[in-house]
Amino acid sequence: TLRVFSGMQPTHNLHLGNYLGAMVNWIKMQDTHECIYCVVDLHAITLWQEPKDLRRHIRDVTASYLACGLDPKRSIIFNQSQVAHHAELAWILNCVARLGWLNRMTQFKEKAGKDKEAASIGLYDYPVLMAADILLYRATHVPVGDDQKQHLELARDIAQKFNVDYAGEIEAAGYKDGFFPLPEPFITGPATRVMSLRDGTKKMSKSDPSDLARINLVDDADTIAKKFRKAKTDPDALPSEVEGLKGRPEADNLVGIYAALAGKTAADVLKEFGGSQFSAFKPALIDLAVAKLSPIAAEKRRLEEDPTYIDGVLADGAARARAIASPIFRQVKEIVGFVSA
Ligand code: AQP
Repeated sequence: TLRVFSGMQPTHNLHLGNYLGAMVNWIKMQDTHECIYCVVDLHAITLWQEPKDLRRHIRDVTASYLACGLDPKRSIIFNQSQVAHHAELAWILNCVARLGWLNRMTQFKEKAGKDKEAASIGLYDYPVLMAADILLYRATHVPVGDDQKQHLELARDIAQKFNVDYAGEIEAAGYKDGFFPLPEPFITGPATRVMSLRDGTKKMSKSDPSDLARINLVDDADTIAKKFRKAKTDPDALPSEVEGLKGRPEADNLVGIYAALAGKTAADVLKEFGGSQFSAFKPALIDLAVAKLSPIAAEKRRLEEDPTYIDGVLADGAARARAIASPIFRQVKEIVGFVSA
C-alpha cells in the first residue's frame, strides 16, 4: 500500500510556508493514498514550550489541519503523544542511528544556536524521533517542505541499517525486501521553501521574532495586505523568464508564492506579470492570498468554538493510528529479540 505520514509542530500558528510547502500536498494525497497526519507534540518540547501554550497550540494546529481541508473521515489525524509507540520505537532506532550521522544535521546546528552544550538532548535526537514517526507506520511517502530533506535522508539511512542489521530475523519473519520500506520524500510544487518576507535568504519560520516576516493562516485580510505591502523587494520590474529571478531572492519568493496559491508554475506567472513593477504585482498577490486564505481562517475560527469536537477528532485518530502501529511495533520488538507475553 501507498501510505503517507507527515506532521507539524504545535509551537505556534501555522504559516504560509507550512501551507504551501507541505499542507497543499497533504490535502491532494488524501485522494490517492492512505494518509496519517500527526500533530507532533513530542517534537515541540525539544525547545521549551509553556504548558498552557502547548495545550492551546495542539488544538489550534488540529483546527488548522481541518480548516485547510484535511478530512478526519479519510485521513488519520492525531497528536503524537497519544500513541506511545512513537517514543518507544525512537529508543530502538536511537540504538541503530550513529552519532556521526546526527552530527551532520544542519537543523540542530541552526536551532541550538551558539551554545550547543545547553541544547536539550531531545533537540539533538529530533531526527531519530522523526524517523520513528514514519517507520512506525511503514509509511512509503512523506510530503514535507525542502528544509526536511536532510532528515528524510537520515530516516532512510536508519531504515536501511535496521533492515541490514536484523536481516536474518527479518527474513525468518517472512519479509523479502527488508522490514521497513525506505520512505520517499515528496517535496514538490512552486513553493517548497517559502522565504521570510523581510529577508529573502531566510526561511519563513514560526519562530521569527518579526511577525511581519510571515503570513499566518489566521491573519485577517488587512494584516495579509499590510505584510505583503511591507515585504522586501528590489527596485526592478519582474522578468519575463524564470532565469531572470536568479539572484533576486525576494522576487523569486513572491512569484513562487503567487504560483503556488494560483496552482500555476512560476513561468506561467511571469508570462502574465513579466515587465510589471512590484507596485502592480503586489496588489494582485494580496487579492489572491486573501481569497485563498480567508476561508481557512474563518473555518478555523468556527472550529475553535468547539474544543470537544477537536479533542474527539484527536482521540479517534489516535485509536486508529494505534491500530496500525501496534502490530508493526510488536513485530519490531520480536525482530530485535525482546521477549514479550
Ligand atoms: N518556510 C517554509 N517553506 C516551506 N515549507 C516549510 N515548512 C516549514 N517552514 C517552511 C514545512 O512545514 C512542515 C511543518 O513544519 P514544522 O512545524 O515541523 O517545522 P519547523 O521547521 O519547525 O517550522 P518553522 O515554522 O520553521 O518553525 P521554527 O521557527 O520553530 O523552526 C514541514 O514539512 C516543513 O518542511
